[in-house]
Amino acid sequence: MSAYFEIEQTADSVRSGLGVRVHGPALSGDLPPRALEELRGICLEFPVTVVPGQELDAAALHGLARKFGRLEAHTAQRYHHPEFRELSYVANVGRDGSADQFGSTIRASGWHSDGSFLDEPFSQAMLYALEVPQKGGATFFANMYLAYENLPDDLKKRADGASAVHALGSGPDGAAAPSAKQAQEHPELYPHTVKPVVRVHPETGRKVLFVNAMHTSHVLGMGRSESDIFLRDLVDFGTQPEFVYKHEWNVGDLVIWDERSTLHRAGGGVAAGQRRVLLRALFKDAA
Ligand SMILES: O=C(O)CCC(=O)C(=O)O
Ligand SMILES: [Fe+2]
Repeated sequence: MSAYFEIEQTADSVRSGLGVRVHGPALSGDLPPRALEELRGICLEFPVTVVPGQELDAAALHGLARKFGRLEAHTAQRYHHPEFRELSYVANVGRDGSADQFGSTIRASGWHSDGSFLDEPFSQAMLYALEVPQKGGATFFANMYLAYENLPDDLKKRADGASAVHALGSGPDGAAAPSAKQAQEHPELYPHTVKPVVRVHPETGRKVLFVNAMHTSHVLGMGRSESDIFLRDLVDFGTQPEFVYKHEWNVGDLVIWDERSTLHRAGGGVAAGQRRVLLRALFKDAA
């Protein structure tokens, strides 16, 4: 029984299964354990959950995220928050106010799931909007439950039981990954892991398509060109507009997403001189 939070469906969230809006107690305060459990449950049922109108400083975001899961710092250290290193900035400006070319142009523009190449990939993530541009800078999310469930039979047959190699920046859109260049020059220093193309979500038990355009290199047992086409077909199918939710940021939005059952990408299109500053927390399974 829902006690603390109210779920608002929108036309987009009904279509894509993503982007429900949640209203309830302020997340900056001390949430009763039952409220936290309820919010966690909502985030499992709805892989992208938007909690608008929050007033969180870094300490409050860190405190909330810590209760939500096991926090892990992002691999790219230069984006770490100076005090809370498990929080990282997703920003198009450096700390000194200078333009961050990397952050404003190519970062995360390909479809991906954060850390899919890690031995233990992230389970969920939070992004909180501190400053948003007037135009552009949306984040797109795609529902990988719907992707799997609707796969045409021929693709589904080949996907079921297949395994793929994941490594940082090794996919066709891998150049958009932070540290992609170093990873391509020194692949031996970056983990290569093998993951099933179709995974069972450990908490919901539902099947998901688990490949992405930034960090999935190739499918085992296929020739390179067959694998390239197959992966491209899977990602294209899974990210078709029907399964996609576009989040246009407002200051104070907290978006919580499931890394296991969605892909996301930065939409870009922010005009020069417009600031976009978000704070992010990444975590592994529940605390
Ligand atoms: O900038 C964005 O919209 C998305 C960034 C991203 O990929 C992430 O925070 O993991
Ligand atoms: Fe990301």
